[in-house]
Amino acid sequence: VPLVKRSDYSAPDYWFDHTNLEFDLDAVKTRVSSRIAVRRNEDVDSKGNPLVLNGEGLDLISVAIDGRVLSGNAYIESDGLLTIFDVPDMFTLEIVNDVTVEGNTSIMGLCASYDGEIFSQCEAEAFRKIAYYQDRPDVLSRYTVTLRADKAKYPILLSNGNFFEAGDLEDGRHWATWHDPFVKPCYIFALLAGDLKRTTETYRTISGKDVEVSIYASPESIDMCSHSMDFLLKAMKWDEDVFGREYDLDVYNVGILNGGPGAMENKGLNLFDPNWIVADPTNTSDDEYEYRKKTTAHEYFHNWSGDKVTIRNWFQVSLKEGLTRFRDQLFLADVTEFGSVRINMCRHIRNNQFTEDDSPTAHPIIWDAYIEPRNLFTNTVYDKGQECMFMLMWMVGRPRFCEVVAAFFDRYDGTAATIEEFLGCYEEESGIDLSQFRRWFYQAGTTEVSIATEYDEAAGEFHIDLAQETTQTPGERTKQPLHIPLAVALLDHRGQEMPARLAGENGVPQPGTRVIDFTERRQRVTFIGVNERPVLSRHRYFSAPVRIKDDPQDADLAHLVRYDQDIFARWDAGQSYAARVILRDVARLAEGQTPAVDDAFVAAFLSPLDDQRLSPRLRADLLGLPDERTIGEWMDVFDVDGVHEAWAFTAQAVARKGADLLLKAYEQNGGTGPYDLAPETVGKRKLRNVALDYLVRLGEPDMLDLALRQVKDSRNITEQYVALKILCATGSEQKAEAIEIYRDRWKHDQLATDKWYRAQAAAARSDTAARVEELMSADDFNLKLFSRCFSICEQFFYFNHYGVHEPTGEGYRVYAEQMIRVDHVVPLLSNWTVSRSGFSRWRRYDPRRQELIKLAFRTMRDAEGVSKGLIELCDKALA
Ligand code: B3K
Ligand code: ZN
Repeated sequence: VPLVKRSDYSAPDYWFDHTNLEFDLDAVKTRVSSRIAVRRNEDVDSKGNPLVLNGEGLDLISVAIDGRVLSGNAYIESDGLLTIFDVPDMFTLEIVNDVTVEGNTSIMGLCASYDGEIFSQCEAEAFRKIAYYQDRPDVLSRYTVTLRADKAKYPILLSNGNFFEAGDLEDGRHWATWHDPFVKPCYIFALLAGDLKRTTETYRTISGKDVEVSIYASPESIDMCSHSMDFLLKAMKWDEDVFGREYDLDVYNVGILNGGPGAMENKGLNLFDPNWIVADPTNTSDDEYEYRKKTTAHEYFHNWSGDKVTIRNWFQVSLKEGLTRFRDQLFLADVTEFGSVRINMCRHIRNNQFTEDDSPTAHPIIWDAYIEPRNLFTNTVYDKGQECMFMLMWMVGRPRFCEVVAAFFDRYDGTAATIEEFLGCYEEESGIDLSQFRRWFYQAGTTEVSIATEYDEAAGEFHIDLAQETTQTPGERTKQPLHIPLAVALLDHRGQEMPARLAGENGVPQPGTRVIDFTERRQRVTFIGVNERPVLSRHRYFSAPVRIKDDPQDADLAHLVRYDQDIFARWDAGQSYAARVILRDVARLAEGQTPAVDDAFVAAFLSPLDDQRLSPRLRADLLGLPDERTIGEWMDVFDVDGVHEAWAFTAQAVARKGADLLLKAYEQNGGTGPYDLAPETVGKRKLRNVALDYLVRLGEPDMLDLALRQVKDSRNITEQYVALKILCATGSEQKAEAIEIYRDRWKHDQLATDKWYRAQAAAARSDTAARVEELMSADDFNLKLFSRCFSICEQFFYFNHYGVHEPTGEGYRVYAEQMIRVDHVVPLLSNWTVSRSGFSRWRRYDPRRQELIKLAFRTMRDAEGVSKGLIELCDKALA
């Protein structure tokens, strides 16, 4: 299999100025006729070069140049390439080919959805499964697309751009033509044909242009799209307000299909699976709302960061994914709470991106080489890429950074750009030299920042000694120091931010956050005029995606948990403190002792619960213990069983001590009607549910009944679902009843039933693997029903660490067997799950688990008919 290297890039030999595509759509076999205006690229030495097109799994019917059909020896087709010899400098290329649609559930190329719509998914390299083309993002073309199909079966025919014309044909067929006036790469080409309902709104852009915004969905889902429409219109406005980005086409269409791509930013025609967008108070939980808000906005923001300004090649994919995720996070922070958004992102990065850095697939944001571009869409590309954007923002401030991004968009509109060009634009606009900062993009690994402090009372000086070291990753020998913006503050004994001045600084010292430019391997920072021993609040707002190594006293952590005004730092202090306490118990258990309650910790950890300055949402965030997986990251060998037991012990200790306050929080923050989605109400629900989770851990029948009543009586799906999930984690009799009640109530509703599966798959119990196996053979479980299959894969194999790694080894067997089943139907999903679930880090476990995990990888790799991607992932993991 050929390795594609970044250093091998060269511009294409030919440009495609215009692409005309005609589709005779059919659920079995579709005929595609393309007519492309080709022009030789005079900027490269391409005179006399053949035209080489990608094409995979296509039946070639004919090739013609300027109306003349070519004979079979004017071209060769082999290994996914169609090479056409002796082509002129400028010509019209016409190709006809057939594509098999039937049975294509791979979500690549031309596919049939679960409900029978025909749709396309081209990113990264699947346009070549539809037509012969130079399938690379730097070939930009204007597209005109005509779709022909049976009118009764496919009354709706959509493609990118603006609607042009439509009409009827004989035999009950009809046609529609779409024209996209803006150039684009083929990976954002899309079509959709089906019997879908539509909901439409008009959006007036900042310059007064009316855009028709439509969502197309099945008759069952169409009434559940008004919230998504609302998010979408908000995102359109926000992008104008914050980045000055106006929408360019006359229409913006969104298509929703079961078994469609999760979410895909095709130009003017975003396609989604319902799980990523359909949102209705009856079946969508608060967290899911938020996720959909972010995703809908993300795909819209791609219109500028990805579609109008696209990427030169797949090595640059973070230019669109990192930047777009940055934009969706900023949007989410603006419509919810900044602190909470940063907490969630940090949690996500620690559990996923840092662990990716510590796995055989560690790679820099700008990859050096790849085999399968589908596997480039990683946590590093998205989230570390996004954090680089945040760091660039902290360095110049938000207004200035938004101007820089706007300038970049204006300058590169209609081109295929690079991260270097983005950074160059930043340097020019801001005057800041990024030569060292660039290393964030080219160097793999997680950087560990050690912090030690020293207070010199006599001199009134506070020293912070910093050291940075980046973890080793495969194939990269030396690690250079990074430019890390480290946000800190000094807190006095009352918890107030102290006015602080750095050595060498003049002027009146100001209280508040200071951003230290940490650039050396070792660096000492000195604050002067410090007249009492301060407590250091560090890594405020998660100012850089680094792992902090420090060793504050318990009392200092408690101080931060109680007083830090920066929500992220306050939360993080609680996380470190909790992890420390749990790890002490893990050590006790390992020595045959019993765990011990740490009263000081419990009191501090509970303190946000009645801190009235905090919103209910932030209180809920602060009360969350770090999960078992996160605790395990602090250990050299992950003691799965010890962490599980110690974690439960601590959670119970918090619940016991906080019982009264928790019950009060439960009672005072509930009882809301079903349709209230105001942020304040959502926050209250979150707090109420966190309280319930702790209360149920007390194991008392009253509390279990409380949860059961919530499943039974609440009119709100978030409350029902969370209570069900909480009960599923217990061994109580209330659990079985809750499962029944929820099931009966929601069996008619796809998304609510997906959550029934999720709730059970989430239980951190040793019998969950067996239950998941049962669920995956249930009557209404279908591997082709993407939202359901995804729910289980994500919830169990990805999130439920203990459930899969439980002591019997059943989890690993179920993992291997089910991944093989999934792979046979939707390889995209098996690859996604296996690449993210962290099993490739098997060396972190005890010898028995190591053997079992390796066996699971071997079983998957050696199974019959599994995908190339899965084999590659298994081989890498076993290497
Ligand atoms: N661009 C897509 C991801 C496509 C992954 C290709 N297998 C969704 C997104 O990030 O917006
Ligand atoms: Zn994206």
